[in-house]
Amino acid sequence: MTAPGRFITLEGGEGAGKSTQARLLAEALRDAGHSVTETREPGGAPGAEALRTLLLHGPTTFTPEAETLLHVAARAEHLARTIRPALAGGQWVVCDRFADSTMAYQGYGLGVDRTMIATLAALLEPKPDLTLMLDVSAATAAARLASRGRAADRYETLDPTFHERVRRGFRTIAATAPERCITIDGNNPPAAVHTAILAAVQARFGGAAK
Ligand code: T5A
Repeated sequence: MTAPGRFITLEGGEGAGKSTQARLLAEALRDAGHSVTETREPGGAPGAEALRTLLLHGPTTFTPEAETLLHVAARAEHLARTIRPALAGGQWVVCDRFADSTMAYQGYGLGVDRTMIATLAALLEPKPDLTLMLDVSAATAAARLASRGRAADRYETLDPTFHERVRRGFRTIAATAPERCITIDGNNPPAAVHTAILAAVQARFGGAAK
């Protein structure tokens, strides 16, 4: 029988270090002998990547409600074509952003009805087994984004008060779902953050993570 796969998401505001840490975690899990699918949102499947381009770099803006539905549509595609098949095959899935980003950005950030977002999220399976919430100060995030040297996407150009609402949103989500979420201090150097993440993964999954 195939050992069950595990579904781990990384969440947090811009520049929190999610992509860096997703890569390091996937490598560590592979070194421990697991098959790992590394993926991201919005995106992670062909149709979802097309929606990503539209949402982040497209010529059109959407109403906040339409934008929410497009993120959820991308997620449905991602789950069906990438995440569920990987988990069914016993793989560990490490996903850079997932449903908490919709709640934080569209719900807390843009003011879309949070009950509607939660209802939509409840329709999609599976839920993550573990969510690593990378928390960084506004100053850390701003310094990292400034040093990155690539063009900003649509969300990165929104004003600092939007990003502060998003940050507070992630903190609220983590506080209300402690059985799923572990908050990690992302202000530390990458190696220290990685060590904290490995400890969190081992605490959650025990021997299965080794
Ligand atoms: N979105 C997404 C929604 O609005 N709703 C949704 O439902 C979903 C799923 C996605 C955008 O879409 C929005 C949210 C986003 O705005 P994206 O390009 O995937 O766009 O954006 P981010 O996930 O925010 O990616 P970023 O690259 O901005 O942030 P990361 O991944 O958190 O950070 P990372 O690892 O790329 O690092 C950024 C820089 O900091 C350095 C890195 O080398 C890099 O230069 N760095 C560190 N420096 C010092 N110490 C550390 N610990 C560091 N970690 C990384």
